[in-house]
Amino acid sequence: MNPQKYFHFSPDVAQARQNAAPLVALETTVLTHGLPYPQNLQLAQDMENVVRQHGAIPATIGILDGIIHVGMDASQIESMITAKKLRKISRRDFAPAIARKESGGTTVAGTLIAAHAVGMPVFATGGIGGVHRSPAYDISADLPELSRTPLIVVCAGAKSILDLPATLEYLETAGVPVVGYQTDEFPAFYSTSSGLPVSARADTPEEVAALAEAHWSLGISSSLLVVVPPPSESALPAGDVEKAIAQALLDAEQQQVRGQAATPFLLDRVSQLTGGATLKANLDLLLENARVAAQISLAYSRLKHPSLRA
Ligand code: PSU
Ligand code: MN
Repeated sequence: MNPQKYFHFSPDVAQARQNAAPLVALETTVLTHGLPYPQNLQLAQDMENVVRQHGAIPATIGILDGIIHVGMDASQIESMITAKKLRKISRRDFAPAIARKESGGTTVAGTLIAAHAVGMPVFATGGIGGVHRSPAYDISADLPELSRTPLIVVCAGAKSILDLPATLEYLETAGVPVVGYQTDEFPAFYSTSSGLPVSARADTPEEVAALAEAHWSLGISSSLLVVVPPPSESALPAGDVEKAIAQALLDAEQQQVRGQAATPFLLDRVSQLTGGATLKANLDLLLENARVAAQISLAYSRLKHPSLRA
């Protein structure tokens, strides 16, 4: 088995790997399918900048012409976003994309697979996929992937278009610690509060690093899901968003939107119905998660390599 032949590293990610510098993996389905153009392009650069400002090296992961890129520059990201046949790459989609030399954004599941294959333990995203409200048999491939891939995944919980209680039950069954970052509550993506409890809490990057070390030292191979409330300036009252979500779900049912198209459709529709308020919240929470992930990556790296301590 030689998965490395399908990977390409950017020069700065290659150098960071040589120096054992702290890295943060960033996914790209949020760019290709989750956000409109040109906000997606801007967001990609903004997330990378935030990671660098906090002392880590960003590694944006996506597939360009059949090659899994770990670290993409702005022009590569633009080529990917504007590719003619653009895939949304989850576990099942790597082989067709690679074999046909196509391009696509990697989902949380896809990015977990790629980041783990190249030994990167920290990953930032917006919100994970989960159990849909309807049909409830639509369960994101993100959930089984979190159960078997050992990364620290920093997010604002699961997207609130989903069934959050069912998603948390799945995570419990799958053995994924849900770690509230400076909170006891599972955030509701666009909103700080879901009324649902987390399974653990950490108040500093060092506490998250210590939890990960204990979890993995026992040989448990699931991820830790670190949930960060969205920034209060752009977070929305849950009740307001809920109305838009209910309408978007009706629209999806009427238009028979299913499978991989469901999440992008719902996010876009909710943004339209809230006059762009959810889009603003989504962009801001992505930056917040990039910041926290960079700090956690530094802390974890110091824990693993005490000799590199500055
Ligand atoms: N976070 C966001 N916006 C997104 C996503 C995450 O702020 O669009 C993406 C992630 O890539 C996640 C995917 O894996 O949505 C979930 O898609 P699905 O429900 O089809 O598994
Ligand atoms: Mn699905």
